[in-house]
Parts: sequence; structure tokens; C-alpha cells
Amino acid sequence: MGFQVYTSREVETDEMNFQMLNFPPHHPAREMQDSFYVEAEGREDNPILMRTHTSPGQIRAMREASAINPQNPPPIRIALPGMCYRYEQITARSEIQFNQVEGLAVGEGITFADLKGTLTDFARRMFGQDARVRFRASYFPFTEPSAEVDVECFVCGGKGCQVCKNSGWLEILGCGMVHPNVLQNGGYDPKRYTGFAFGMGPERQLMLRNKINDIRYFWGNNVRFLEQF
Ligand code: 2NL
Repeated sequence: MGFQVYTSREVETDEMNFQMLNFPPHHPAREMQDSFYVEAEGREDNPILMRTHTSPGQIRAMREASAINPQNPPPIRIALPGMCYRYEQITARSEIQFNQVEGLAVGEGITFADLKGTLTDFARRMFGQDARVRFRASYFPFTEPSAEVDVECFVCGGKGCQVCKNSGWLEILGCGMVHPNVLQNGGYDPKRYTGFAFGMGPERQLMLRNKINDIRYFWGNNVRFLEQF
């Protein structure tokens, strides 16, 4: 689909990780107990932390590509994979380090229909051409409107089972139209350009696809687990 892979640093500033992405100053993710801070003393207004998502790399990519650079005019389509870090309780469902793959498309006349078409095609290639897909309204600070995407449970075909917790659906990603403030921070005039973005967790998707019931296996270094893939 023309998405170019871009990789970016794992150690970030608060400015790139939160401020540029429209997080309000007192958002809970910014608390000491939710993010890994590397250096905070003496730079309280812009501490250094381990990125909590790959989105700060999308800001860097937008700035590199943004209208100012004639070698790389819009539209841009970027896929950004990489490790992210969150300071939280390790459980069967959440780890302190995990991968994220984000996508971002910015250009003139990009609409929610482009987002739906792109992500529906992705979901069917990933989970089967006949898979039903649904979009549910959601919220992220950096997109408006926002949605989450579910795919019909491939274990029970939507009837309801243990894997889908009897709902018939499996959540696979979050997405939305890029917030005007975020386009502006990336160097694009939100009156002229629009864009869509999405983010997904590969470990989460592999757990669904391969019926892995504990995310800790990915970092457990148990060769009997790793050898299966
Ligand atoms: C999730 C949701 C998402 C994005 C990531 C994004 C990046 C920029 C601007 C706007 Cl620079 N959006 N990324 C958008 C919506 C959802 O991830 O649940 N990920 C695991």
C-alpha cells in the first residue's frame, strides 16, 4: 500500500512523547509510576523517558517530510515498528516492554473512508479474507474522531467462546483521524492537510492468532516457547 518503514529512537523527551501528541499536562500516563523516566532532575518541564508508544517517531517523520522539504512532498505514508516501555504491573495481559506498529498517512483530501478501507483490507489479509470487521467509537488524545477495530472471532466464527470472552469479536487495533493540533506540530497546515493513523500491538495480535494465553512468554526466554515460531 506504499507505507515506508521508518524507525526512531527509544529514548525520548516528554515534549515528543506527550506534548506534541496533544496529551493534557496532567494526563495519568505522565505520572512517575506509569512511565520510565531516565532523567527528570533539572528538566521538570521536559524530562527524558523511555517512549511509551511509537507516536513520537511519527512526529519526527512528519517533520522530516513536511511540506518544507521539496524532496518529499505530501502525501506521506509511514509504518513505524518498535519497542515501547510502560512502568506497570506485569501480568498475563500486560508487560513493561512490548512492540507497537503504527501507521500514518497525511495528504490532501484523506478521509475516514480511506482509514476504513486501509484497515479493513489489513484485517482481512491478517485474519482471513472472509473475516467480518467492525469499527467502534473510542478516544485517544491524538486523534479525532477515534475508533477501535474488532475482527470476528476466528475461533468460534462469532458465536462466542473463551477466546473472545463470548462477545464474538476480537479487538485488534486503535485508530483515528490525526488531531489538527498534532498535524500542526508535525509541520502540516491542518486547514490544507488531513490524515489518519493507527496503532497495534504485535504481541497482542500473535496471542490471538496463536492462542498464547500469557504475554510474559515473549520475554521469558523459554526456548521451548520460542522454538515454536
Ligand atoms: C492503540 C492505539 C493509536 C495512533 C495510535 C497516531 C500517531 C500520530 C498522530 C495520530 Cl503522530 N495518531 N497514532 C492513533 C490512534 C491509535 O494506537 O491502541 N495502539 C496499540
